[in-house]
This record gives sequence, structure tokens and C-alpha cells, in this order.
Amino acid sequence: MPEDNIEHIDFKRLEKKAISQPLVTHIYTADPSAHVFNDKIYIYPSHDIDAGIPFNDNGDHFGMQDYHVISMDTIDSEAVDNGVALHVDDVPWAEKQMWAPDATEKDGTYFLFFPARDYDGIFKIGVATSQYPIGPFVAQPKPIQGSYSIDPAVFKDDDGSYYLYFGGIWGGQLQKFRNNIYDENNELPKPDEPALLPLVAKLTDDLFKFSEEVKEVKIVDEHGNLLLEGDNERRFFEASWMHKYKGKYYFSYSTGDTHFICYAIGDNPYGPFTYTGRILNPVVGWTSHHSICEVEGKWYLFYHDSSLSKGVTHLRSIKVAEISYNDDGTINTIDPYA
Ligand code: FUB
Repeated sequence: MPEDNIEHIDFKRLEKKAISQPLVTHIYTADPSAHVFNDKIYIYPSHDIDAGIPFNDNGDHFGMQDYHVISMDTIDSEAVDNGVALHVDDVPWAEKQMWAPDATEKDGTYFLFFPARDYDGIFKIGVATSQYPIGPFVAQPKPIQGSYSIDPAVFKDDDGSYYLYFGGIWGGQLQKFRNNIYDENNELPKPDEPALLPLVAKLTDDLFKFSEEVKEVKIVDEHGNLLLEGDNERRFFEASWMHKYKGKYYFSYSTGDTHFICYAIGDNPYGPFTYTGRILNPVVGWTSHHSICEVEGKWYLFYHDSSLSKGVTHLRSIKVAEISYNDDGTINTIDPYA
């Protein structure tokens, strides 16, 4: 991933214009997945560090080693860091790069879903459990069978079914897979071919496995055609999220190299989803990643930017801003530095 040219950015001015400030400043945090459990807000972010690894297109400089859960009593209260919830050294199968996680609760157990590189160099997705939303979490000895790539997002539907969405191109390795099979020779499609798609699978009752074959999540334009690889401003790159609003399923994601958070709407958890628009305009820093969570009847976008580190792409800070819907179900685009 190329680092943006940040020399021209006036960070003081930007900080003043920013619509929100970092939720925590004593550590760098990114990729916030937010949930309300027992009337309290819990955020499951990546914990960014400077691992001393040079910048490259594979994202190797994102050398994160552990997770911290951040909690808030209300949306306006102080964000509390609850310490290390899971460290890569305590995950038997994972070698490095603890990237964007997510969490859910079932029958009083909390489940942390996280991607990491296995010792074979391939990203897979693991599960860890705890009795408490803040951990500590104990990892399963092996990754989820059949999982690959990055950025898991777990969604509980109203009927009690749980779905895992995942996938990401470039450093996230999705381009190396076709029909769920890895081949080192696979690459991205050509610009006039359909873009690679995010993935989804329903989880088993214990949430430790996929209960079905991994399926592609179709994102189509207003004519029902799949978005093309060359459509960089709309096609899927990484950072899946699912939320339900007024009975509709909203699949949102990052467009990566064009830096938007976009959304597409469907009638069921598998899609197809029709591209509808942008939720967030580009932030400072190369990556954009988010979650959407309802807190006391209002909807919030949890996101990150690199303003605290003055533009260092792999040292990010989580933030939150309220989102608003129009009567037709569309979301008003947020400009992070309005
Ligand atoms: O945090 C590492 C990677 O950067 C995430 O997995 C992507 O979504 C991007 O935010």
C-alpha cells in the first residue's frame, strides 16, 4: 500500500476541522467494531504499533500483536482501555499480524473473531472466547476451517442466526483465491471484468465453524450488474460490515485505494446488495475501516484516521460520529473534516 504524500497536510487546521477526536490517545487503535452488550458500548479495534517493518504493498508494516477492548458507558463518556484481551503468542496457529477483529455474544459467552497470518503466510480467521466482553479471550487451537483472507465481521440476524462476512484484496490476499481455493498464480481480475467479491458463511450453533460453503456477496449496480474491477470508487476492497435498518440489510465496506466507505442494500443476509452510496469520505491515512452501531436509538459510525500520528498510515486512532438516514433509507455521506 503506497503511503500518501502527507507533507502538504496542515494537521493543526485539520484537527480543528475534524468532526470528532480520537477516543483514546495513549495507544494507537484502528478498525473499530462496535457493539452494545448489557447497555454498555464495547469497541473491538486493532491495536496499531510501529513494528519497525518497512512500508510495502502487502501491508507488512501493519505488524499488530494483540487486541485491547475499549469500553464506554455512554456515547459521550470516557473511552476506557481494558488492557490486553488476546496476544498473538497465545494463539497456537497464528504467527503475526493481528488485523481487524469483531466480536459477538451468544448465551453469555463472548466470541472474538480475528484474522492473522498462519505460519504458512496465509491469512486465516480465528475465534477466541471469554465470559466477559473485555476478555481475556482464549483462542481455539486452529483457525475456522475453510476461512481465509481478513476483516471478519459477525452479524446476528433477528432469527438468531449468525453470519460471518470477510475478505480483503491486496495485503488481504483475496485475489489469490477462486471458489475458495488458493492458487499463488491467481491475481486481480482485469479492469473490465467483475470485481472480486466479499464472502459470507453462516456459523454453526457453537459459532466455531462455518455451517455451509463460503459464498460470494454480490454487489450490483442499479441495473443488477456486478461492479467491475476498474470501478475503483465503488467496488469492494476490504472492511465488510453488516447492519439492519428498518428491515433492510445494509452491507458496507471500504473501497481501499479510493478511500471511501460505501454501502449497498439488500433484502436478506446473502444479497445481492445494490450499491447505494458513500457513508464516509476519505480520512487522513491510506486505510478506511468502520462499523455501524445503534446506541440508545441513534446510529453511529465508528471509524479511524491517522491525524493523531500526523498521517502515519499504520498508526491510526478510532473515532465516532453520528450518522443520519433519509426517509428513503439512504445514508447521508459524512465528511470527516467538514
Ligand atoms: O488494520 C489492518 C488492515 O488495514 C485492516 O485489516 C484493513 O481493513 C485496513 O484497515
